[in-house]
Amino acid sequence: MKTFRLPAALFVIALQALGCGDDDDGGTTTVTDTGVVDTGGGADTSVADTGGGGTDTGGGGTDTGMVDTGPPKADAATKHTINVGPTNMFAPSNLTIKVGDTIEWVWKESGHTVTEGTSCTAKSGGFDSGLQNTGFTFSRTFSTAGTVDYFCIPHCSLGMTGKITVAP
Ligand SMILES: [Cu+2]
Repeated sequence: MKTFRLPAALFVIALQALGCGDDDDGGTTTVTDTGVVDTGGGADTSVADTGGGGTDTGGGGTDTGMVDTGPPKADAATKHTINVGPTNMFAPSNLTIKVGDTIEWVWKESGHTVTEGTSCTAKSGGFDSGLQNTGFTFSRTFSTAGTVDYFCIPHCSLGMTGKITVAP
């Protein structure tokens, strides 16, 4: 076979004519430009506000707790107990209460009365339980400040008397 040989200078000129040789500079610059890839924009989509709405649902529930079950009574009435007997005496024989309080006498012995009055004399219009026996109870609420004396009719002469002080 016969080999076709071309002088080196001629070969270079031929390449230049084809536009392939010295124009390499222009080609490389365009490659570096394409390297600037802005794929970072996608990170913005990760800002998700799904958590905020959930906490609001808790607020409504606490409102139902505002239940006014009634203002506290300033002067809550107290019930006091006085024993009638035994041994022909009231116990306690002296008791201080407040206006609006109630006293309940409880018979611990038979044959006694709770009678309002002083010096073994019943007060006109005053309270009087009548003669009662063990187990009987007699209640009275005191709505006026002051002192109230009472006694047992059969045993007043024996000293079976009592006093109530009603404080305002
Ligand atoms: Cu008595």
